[in-house]
Amino acid sequence: AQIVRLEDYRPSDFLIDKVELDFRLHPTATKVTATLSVRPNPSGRSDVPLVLDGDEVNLKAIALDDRTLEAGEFEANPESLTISQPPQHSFRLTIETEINPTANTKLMGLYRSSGNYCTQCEAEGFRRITYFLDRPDVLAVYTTRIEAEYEEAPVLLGNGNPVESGFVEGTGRHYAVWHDPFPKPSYLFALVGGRLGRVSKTFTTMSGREVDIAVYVEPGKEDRAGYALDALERSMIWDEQVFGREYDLDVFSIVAVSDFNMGAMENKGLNIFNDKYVLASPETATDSDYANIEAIIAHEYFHNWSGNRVTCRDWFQLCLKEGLTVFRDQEFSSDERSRPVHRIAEVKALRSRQFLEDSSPLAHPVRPIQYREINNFYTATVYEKGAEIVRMLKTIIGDEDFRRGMDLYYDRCDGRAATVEDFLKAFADVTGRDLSHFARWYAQSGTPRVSVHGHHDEAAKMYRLDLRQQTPPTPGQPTKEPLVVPIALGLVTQDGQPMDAHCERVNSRGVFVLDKTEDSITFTGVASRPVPSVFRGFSAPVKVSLDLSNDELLVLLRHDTDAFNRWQAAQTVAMRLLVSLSTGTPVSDEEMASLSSALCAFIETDALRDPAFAALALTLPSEADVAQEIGKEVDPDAIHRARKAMRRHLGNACREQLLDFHRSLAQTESYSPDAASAGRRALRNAALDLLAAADLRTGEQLASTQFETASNMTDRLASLSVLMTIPGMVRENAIAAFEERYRSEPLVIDKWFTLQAAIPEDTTLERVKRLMEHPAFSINNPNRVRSLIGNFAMLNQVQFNRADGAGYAFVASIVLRADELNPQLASRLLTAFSTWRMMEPTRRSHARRALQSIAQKPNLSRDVGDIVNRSLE
Ligand code: B3K
Ligand code: ZN
Repeated sequence: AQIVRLEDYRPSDFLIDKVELDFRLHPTATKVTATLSVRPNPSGRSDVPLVLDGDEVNLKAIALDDRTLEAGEFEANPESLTISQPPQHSFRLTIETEINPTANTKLMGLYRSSGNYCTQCEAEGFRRITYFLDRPDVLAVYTTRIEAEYEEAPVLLGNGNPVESGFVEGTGRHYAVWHDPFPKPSYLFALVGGRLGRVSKTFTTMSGREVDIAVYVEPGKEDRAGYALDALERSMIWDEQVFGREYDLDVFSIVAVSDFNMGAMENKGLNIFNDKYVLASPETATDSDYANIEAIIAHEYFHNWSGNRVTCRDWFQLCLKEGLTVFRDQEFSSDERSRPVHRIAEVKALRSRQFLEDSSPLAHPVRPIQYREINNFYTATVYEKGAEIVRMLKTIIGDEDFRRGMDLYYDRCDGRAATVEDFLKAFADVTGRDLSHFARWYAQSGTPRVSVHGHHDEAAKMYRLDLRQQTPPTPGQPTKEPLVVPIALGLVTQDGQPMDAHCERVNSRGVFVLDKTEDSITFTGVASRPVPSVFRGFSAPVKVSLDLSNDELLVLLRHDTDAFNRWQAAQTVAMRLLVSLSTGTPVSDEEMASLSSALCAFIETDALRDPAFAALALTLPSEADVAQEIGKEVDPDAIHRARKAMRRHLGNACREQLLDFHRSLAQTESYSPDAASAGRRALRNAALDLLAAADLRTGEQLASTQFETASNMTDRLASLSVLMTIPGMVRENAIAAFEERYRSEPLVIDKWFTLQAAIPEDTTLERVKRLMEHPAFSINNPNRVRSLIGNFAMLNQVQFNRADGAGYAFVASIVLRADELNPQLASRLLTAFSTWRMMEPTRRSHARRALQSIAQKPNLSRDVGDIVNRSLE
């Protein structure tokens, strides 16, 4: 397949200033008339043909300035439309196409979900609707007329503001016209037509404009849309207060659909969402569902400025909108909830997804330099590492300059398609700094390792930290350069008091910037040997190796002023022990006991002050995290046994305290999704999990009582998840009862699929295959496929990585089946294989064979072909 390269970028030879679209919606034969105002681009080449992009387009007619073009004046196939001698001045091109939205299983372009019409155009879906210059640097003003059978689609929504609507006399049809005054790239186009319920309110912006904000859902589910609407309103207020950004249209709508390839889409004024990230009630959604809804509603809303008003010049600049918008939604969630708790959640996700990707065959820079299929680059690296780069920039230049730089960036680039260089230039200009070395974060892939060694000179009262960075090679980048690494740090005494030590290379915000391979910094006034607390708040996306003993780390757990590092200290100790246990290195009883007694002591005194934090401290690194840490010749069974043993040990050691939490934190008042209440539930459920690990019978009894009496989905699901670890009739009965109760709730059945797919037992593969026959399962629905198959592959380390290779063969077969319907879904599923090279030889060869069986299949989609080839390279 064709490779697209960043270095080959050139401006479009033609521009399209205005687009008028007319849709006649029909389930199998939707007619689209597009009238494009085209002109040669002064900064493009002249005397070149006009080539419009298409994808499975069915052309019906074409006219240029109202004159129908004859065969010979143009050349059309499903993938492109070429006019070899277009006028050298402005002209109008009118293109009629016909679409079958019902047959569109790729969920790109115009398709149907539960009978409703909707669209998804990012990255290259607009070309499935009509021929177009489908690239983000072609910005046009859109007017959309949508006409449909009233009975079939009483609600008709488009981008921008509503201008007109009415009935088409005597036909049973009606129409609506929408106009979006803000020039936008085609990937932000959207329309919706269908039967939808609505909740709404009026939002008054900071300058006093009234905006009608609304959430549309399946009729009858309006009572589950309130939280999303509330999250939207809070996002709008936050972006005004924190970034000074105001909403710019008269309407803002969110539509929930059941068939969607990803989380949501930021179409201008008309966000379309996977209903999983809109619908919530205490009975059907967990605390983490509520938190995800809040974050994704915010994320898509924030795109209105970071993405829509300022968009990307080309898809290589994807992180310009995605990394920045993730950073913005993370800040929002931190402000709305608990900052340290949220930071820990961000870092956990970064490590488990992005660090993994960065050490896999799929590693790529935050700004890639080439792609075969752009949809394969909506990755943890572009999103999450992209957000970390923005955060580091803020850490280095400080809050005030960061805000000034953001304002300048928006000012300069509003209404334009920008680049990473434009972004960095704004900060360079407000601070007078040279950010060219910092920019290397965008170009260099791989996770840097930073080692930290401390030396204390008692006589001189000096303490020196030797710092060294090194990034391992990644595909296409055998050698690496040093990066600019901000290290937020402080010193703590051996008994946990903050030290008042001085180092002139550490700035007033407590940050030292390491920009060479090696450097040393010296603190004065250090009387006794300190414990350094480095990378506070996880100030850079790196792996850290410390020369601290477990006991010193446990001092940080008790006393560090930085909450993130308190959590990190316990995780580091736990990880060391888990790695030893998993690789056959002896671990003494004392070593185990020092961690468990530190954690017990910590929860006894501190847990109730911040239960959410305590729940995180009690959660050991996951099996996948341990595998990543070991990095080679991985035996997932050994890791599973090690983690189980450690959970048992911890559960026994803290038993009384955990029992007490489980008793005393039981829900008494009615459910509220706020962070404090969620934190209490998290601690209680973490306690339950450890109690069950320590003693199956106690666990089974506590969990089944909780399962039967739970008043909300968080508690019910947590108890069911604990029961999953205890084979027997109690578990099977609970599985059946849950199914019975939620039969008609697809999003809850997804949770039920996920829990069963994650059971770490040999019979799980058969169970998953059986569940594929369940009436609620459908290979066409991305949520169903991801919850059952995706989670089997991603969450169930021991069963996906079965030593006999059956897990790999199964997932490979589903990838091939899904690829015929929905390539994006299939290629996402396939990324589960990105860990294959780190497995021990038997598993590795099974995985290679499974990948080869995919690679050999004829007619693979570009999506799957790209991932499978890179995985095998
Ligand atoms: N921008 C969309 C993602 C589009 C993915 C296309 N394969 C959602 C988001 O990041 O906000
Ligand atoms: Zn986004």
